[in-house]
Amino acid sequence: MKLLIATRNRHKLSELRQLFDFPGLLLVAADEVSGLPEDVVEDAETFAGNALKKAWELCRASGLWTMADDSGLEVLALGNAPGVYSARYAGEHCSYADNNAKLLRELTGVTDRRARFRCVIALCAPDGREWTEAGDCRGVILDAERGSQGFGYDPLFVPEGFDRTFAELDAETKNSISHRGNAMRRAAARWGGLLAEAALRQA
Ligand code: ITT
Repeated sequence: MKLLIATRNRHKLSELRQLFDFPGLLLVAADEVSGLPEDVVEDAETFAGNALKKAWELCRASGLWTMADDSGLEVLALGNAPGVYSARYAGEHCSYADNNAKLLRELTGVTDRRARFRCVIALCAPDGREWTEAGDCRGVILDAERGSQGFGYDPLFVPEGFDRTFAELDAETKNSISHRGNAMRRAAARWGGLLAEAALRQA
């Protein structure tokens, strides 16, 4: 059975593919399916709201079981900003470097550097059912970028219990502790059975 991954973010896609590998399930990317909306307006106030919105729009457009990820960084001293605005913190169409530069500016002179990444994964079935699972990962924000792996805020984020940033860890280590990894492990445990059943029905 095909499971559509409702993301245009290639880094997320690659992490999700490593984390969700089920027999009988073929993960297809939004770019591999024609006729899908190019962009979903992410105007919900929560990660869950945006994840469900992305999953529903592409599920309806494709008729496929669809999974979406909405994620972001919450910084305690900034009142949990950038939160759901993480992708466009420095403005529409900004780069990861722009976002990281803005975050460092906002945190100039701030000693409390605690932050957490959050991720909500939504799953929608063409018959109208929906599910969500969440995960997070706590850590601190550095005062300069370090490392070249990963994406987004990874070069600034050191997860709890580590002395290296997400961008200095290999993909497997990041996935083993990350917000996305934690959400996907819960999703795999809860949804594995129902996806296997749906795949059998379609076979
Ligand atoms: P899609 O909506 O197409 O999935 P997106 O990049 O717009 O892609 P989001 O709206 O969920 O995704 O925004 C997530 C942003 O949060 C992302 O652009 C990064 O800035 C940040 N982010 C999320 N997970 C991250 C991670 O594992 N490492 C670093 N930054 C991350």
